[in-house]
Amino acid sequence: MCNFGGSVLASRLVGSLAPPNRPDTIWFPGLFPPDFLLSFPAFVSITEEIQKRRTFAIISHPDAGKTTLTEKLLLYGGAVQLAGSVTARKNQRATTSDWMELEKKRGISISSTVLQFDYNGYRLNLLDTPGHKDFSEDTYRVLTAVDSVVMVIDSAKGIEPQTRKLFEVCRQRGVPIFTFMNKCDRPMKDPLALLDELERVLGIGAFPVNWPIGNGFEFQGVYDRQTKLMHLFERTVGGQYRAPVEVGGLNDPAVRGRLDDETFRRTVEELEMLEHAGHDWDDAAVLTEKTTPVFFGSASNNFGVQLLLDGFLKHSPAPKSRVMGGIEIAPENPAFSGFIFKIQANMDPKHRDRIAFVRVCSGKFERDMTVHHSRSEKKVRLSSSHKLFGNERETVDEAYPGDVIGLVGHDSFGIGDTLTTDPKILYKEIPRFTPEAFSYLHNPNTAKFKQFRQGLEQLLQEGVIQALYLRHSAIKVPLLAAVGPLQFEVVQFRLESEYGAVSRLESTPWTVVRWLPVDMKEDDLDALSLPTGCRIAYDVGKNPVVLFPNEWSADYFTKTNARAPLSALPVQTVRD
Ligand SMILES: Nc1nc2c(ncn2[C@@H]2O[C@H](COP(=O)(O)OP(=O)(O)OP(=O)(O)O)[C@@H](O)[C@H]2O)c(=O)[nH]1
Ligand SMILES: [Mg+2]
Repeated sequence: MCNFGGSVLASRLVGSLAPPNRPDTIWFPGLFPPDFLLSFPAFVSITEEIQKRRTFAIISHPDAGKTTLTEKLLLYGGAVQLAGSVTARKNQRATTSDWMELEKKRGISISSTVLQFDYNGYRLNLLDTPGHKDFSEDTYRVLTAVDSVVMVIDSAKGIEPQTRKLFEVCRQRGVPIFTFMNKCDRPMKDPLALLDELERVLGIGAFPVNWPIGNGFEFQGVYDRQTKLMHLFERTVGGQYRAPVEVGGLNDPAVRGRLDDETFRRTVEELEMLEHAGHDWDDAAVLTEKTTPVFFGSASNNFGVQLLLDGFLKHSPAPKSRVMGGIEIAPENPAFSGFIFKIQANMDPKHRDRIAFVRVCSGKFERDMTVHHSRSEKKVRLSSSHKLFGNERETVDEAYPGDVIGLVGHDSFGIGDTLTTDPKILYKEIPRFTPEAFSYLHNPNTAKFKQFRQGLEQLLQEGVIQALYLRHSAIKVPLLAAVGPLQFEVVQFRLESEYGAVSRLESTPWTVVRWLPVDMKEDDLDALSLPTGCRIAYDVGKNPVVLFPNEWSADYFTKTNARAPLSALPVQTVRD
């Protein structure tokens, strides 16, 4: 018996639809009132552009249906005419989002994908993320670049562990969360129990924007609680096209006639319960992550996708200020600024180049502009800029806060770098992860040494994996360090398919890495007392680390080397 009731009711109502959110702050807070600023045409245009932007990620535990939903949002958003399928059979399109060779082969997402398109007066920057925990570094980086998320839940399974972790990250970052209860076409949990789970497990109020009609094979559509209309859908073959839909009130005979008495009675009863228990919709509660609006549906059957898309756009936030070292940078700030949250090479086999993904945070981006690059502290001209749609790209001449653009041709760009016309702005958004899996990577074919080295260097720059170099080691085989072992597989696959270099993995005895203080000299390292089976190594920034076979030996090291405190992450990335 679920105890949905009072707690769900804690969430307040989503009543009339608010206009797009106004930014909390402007530049020089307090100096000029917004109305004064709006009297300047340039300001009006940038403000309008910002208010049109919706930049969001789709997140969840593996297999909940993120990529399927992404594809259907593209279909309903008019960005593709025919939706692809994750498990594409012959003659069927594969998804736009899972474009990598290995993704198509395995049917899972390995890398996040950016899809920019226009719909209904909005410009959407949608980021599909991989659910598998081994790729969570990529997903977490994406979360730094978005203003809201759609959390997908498999309605038969409820909240799974990876969803819970990602939810926590969104909470910490203050990212509003919209929920899509997917796969209602399969025997699902009681919808009231699902809402209860959101409240109990995640501690967030749940406001059902719509409600499922029928369940599993009998799932027919959803009831929109705001318009009080039923949307009953028909399945289409493979879900490639929009699902035909019939819309009507609860007592509309045409619609009512499609439901059996039992389904109708249960739906009415549940809706009444919700009404009695319910509160008013409150946009502020959504924007402050106290409440998540919940939409039910089935991505593969296209049920409820349009309602999710429209509901999300109405209530989700436009880009807002970012806080950097205690200072707020408003999106309307006249200085252009953005940061690189992802790098990906070889997206297009025709070009074989590397794209740096930039989230624009303030000001206007113009192609050919010269900006300050934080890592090199040099001025760089940004002449090759693109809008991105999966692995397709198109030159873009201007971009506004919220947009994700791809920059090509800058080898010095790294993940986390800031690009800005105001060198005082420096974003420090990118989270780092502690590797937990370690493996040597051999090149068995000496004739391919160049390809092997180039490929590996490129993948390291992308942040697909980290590399460590053992101290006092005669063998110069790279030691790869990953959050999870699937990353090794990706490196091997990409080395072979993109660089023609076959590789071989060799396991190692280590499972734990800890960073030493960055200022330790070689003599200090010699003086350390290392437990058996441990080794000192350096990361790519030449920071010293210790590799341990287990947590126990790391604890022992801490006790016996009081002057060398360990940390799970490097304090600085570059030693000097
Ligand atoms: N029955 C049913 N199956 C669905 C639905 N949506 C997605 N699926 C299936 O669920 C499986 C996983 O879908 P994906 O979209 O790849 O899931 P994902 O969340 O992107 O997975 P990762 O990116 O690998 O974490 C596929 O076989 C889909 O066809 C749905 O509404 N109903
Ligand atoms: Mg996916």
